[in-house]
Amino acid sequence: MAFVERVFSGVQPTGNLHLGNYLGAIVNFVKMQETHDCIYCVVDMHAITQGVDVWGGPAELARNTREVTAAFIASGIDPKKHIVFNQSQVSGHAELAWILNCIARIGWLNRMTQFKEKAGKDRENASVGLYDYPVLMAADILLYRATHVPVGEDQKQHLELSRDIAQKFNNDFGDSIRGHGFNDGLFFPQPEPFITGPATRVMSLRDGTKKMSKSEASDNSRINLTDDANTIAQKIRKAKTDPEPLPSEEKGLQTRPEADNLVGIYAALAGVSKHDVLKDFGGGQFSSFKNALVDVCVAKLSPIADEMKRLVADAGHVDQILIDGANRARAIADETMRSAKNIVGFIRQP
Ligand code: AQP
Repeated sequence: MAFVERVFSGVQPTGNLHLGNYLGAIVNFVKMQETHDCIYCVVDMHAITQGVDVWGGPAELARNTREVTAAFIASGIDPKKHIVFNQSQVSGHAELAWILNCIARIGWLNRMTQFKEKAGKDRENASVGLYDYPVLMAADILLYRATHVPVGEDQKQHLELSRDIAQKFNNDFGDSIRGHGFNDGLFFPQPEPFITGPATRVMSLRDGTKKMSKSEASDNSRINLTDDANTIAQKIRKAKTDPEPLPSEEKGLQTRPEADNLVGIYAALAGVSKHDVLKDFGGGQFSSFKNALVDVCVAKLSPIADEMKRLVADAGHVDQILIDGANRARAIADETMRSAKNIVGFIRQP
C-alpha cells in the first residue's frame, strides 16, 4: 500500500529556542506546509526526560510550551491548515511507545549517541525516560503514520531507529497486519528524514566543533529566537573566528569550522548558497562580513521575536490553538491505535 504522504516533527519545550532549531528544523516545517499535510508537535513529554533542575519545573514547562508554539506560528506555521499541538494532550504517544518498547532492542538503544552525550559520565543516574527517548520519538512519528520528518542532522540516528522499529513491527506482525485488512503487510511506513539546506547543523558561536544547543551554559554560544537586535549584534561580533580572511571557495572552509558555520548561517538566512556568500565576501575580513551577518540576522529574526512576544502575552489564545490541534491530532492517533491494538491482539471495546 502506498502511504498517504504526511509530515510530522517536534521541538522540545526546554527553553531558549535558538537559531539551530530555527534553521535546522522550523524553516523546513514552514516550507513543507506548501506540499504536504503537516503535524507539528511541542514534545513536552520529551522535555521532562532530564532532571527537573534541567527543564525547570511545571511553571517553566508550561511557559516554554507556549513559547515554542508561538515560535512555530511567528515563523509562518499555519495552525488552522495544519496541526499544532502539545504531545501530552494525545495519550496515543505514550500508548504506542509502550508497544514499540517491546519491539525495539536494547542493543539498538545502546548505540544512540545522543543518550551518551546527554547522560555523560553519570549514566547510572540518567532517567529511564532519557534512555527510552528515541522509542517515544518513533511513536510520535508512527502514531500519525508519517512519511516525512524534517529535522536537523543531529536527529538522523533517531530517525534511522524509527525506521528499524517500523520495519520490525511490520515483520513481527505481518500475518496479523494482513489479517486486519492491510493486504501488503505494511502497517507502518518507513519515515524519511528531510534534512536539507546550508545549515542542517548550526554550531556554537564559541566553538565551531560543538552543536549550537539550548543546554549549553554560555548564552553567547547561541542566538535565541527571542534575542533583541543589540544582543544579536553583540553575540555575532564576539563569535569566535580565525585570523585568516574568508576564503573565496567552499573547499577553503573545510578546515575552518567557525568560518564554515558563520557562512552557513548567512547562506541559510539570506536564502542563498555558501558559494554565493563567498562570491560576495571571499577575501574580505571577518569584521565586515560580521556586520552583514548581523543585518541579515536581525532582519529575519526581529519580526519573529516581536510576533512571539505578542502571542505569548495571550496565553489563553495559545492554549486554545494547542487544544484545537490536539483534538484533530487525536482523531488520527485514535485510528492508528485502534488498528495497532487489533494487530497486537489486545482486546478492546469495538
Ligand atoms: N544546532 C542545531 N542545528 C540544526 N538543527 C538543530 N536542531 C537542534 N539543534 C540544532 C534541530 O531542532 C529540532 C528540535 O530540537 P529539539 O528541541 O528536539 O532539541 P535537540 O535536538 O535535543 O537540540 P537542542 O535544541 O540543542 O537541545 P539540547 O541542548 O537539549 O540538545 C530538531 O529537529 C533538531 O534536529
